Amino acid sequence: MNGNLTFTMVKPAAVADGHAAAILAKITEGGFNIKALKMTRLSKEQAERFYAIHSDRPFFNSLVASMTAGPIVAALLEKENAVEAFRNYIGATNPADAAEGTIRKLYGKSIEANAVHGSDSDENARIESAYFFSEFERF
Ligand code: 3AN
Repeated sequence: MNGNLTFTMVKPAAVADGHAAAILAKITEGGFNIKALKMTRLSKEQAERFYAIHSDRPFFNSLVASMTAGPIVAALLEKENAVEAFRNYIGATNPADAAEGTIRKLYGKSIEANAVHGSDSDENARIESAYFFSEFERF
C-alpha cells in the first residue's frame, strides 16, 4: 500500500528567483496538504548526504554546489498516494521534458535547477523528512 506523505524542497535557484510562494500555492492547489514547512540552508555536508545516491555521477559536485547556493524551502506534504502523485505533479526531471502546467515546466530552468525535489519512494520520503522535521521521525 502506498503512503500518504512525501517530502519536497524548493531548490535555491527557484527561491532566489522569488518563486517559493507561488510554488507552495501551486502545491496546495494540487491538493497536497502542507504538514510541515521550513526555510533553511543546506551545508555542503548536508547536501552531500542528501544526494549521496548520486555521488558517483558526473554532475554530483555541481548539484551539491547548486543546492547550497542559497536558502531552500522544505515541506512535508500529505495526499493519497503522495509520492507518485507529487512526482506526476512536478513533472519530468528535465524541465524541457516536463508536461505543460507542471511545477518544473513552470519554474525549472535546467535539469539541475529544476525548481523542486520530490521523494522517489515512501522509504525516502520518511528518511528525507526526518532529516528536516525531527518531530516526524516516526511517522
Ligand atoms: P528526480 O529529482 O526527478 O528524482 P534524480 O533523482 O534522477 O531526479 O536526480 C536528482 C537531482 O539531480 C535532480 N533533481 C537534478 O537536480 C539533478 N540531476 C539529475 N540528473 C542530472 C543531470 N544529468 N545533470 C545535472 N543534474 C542532474
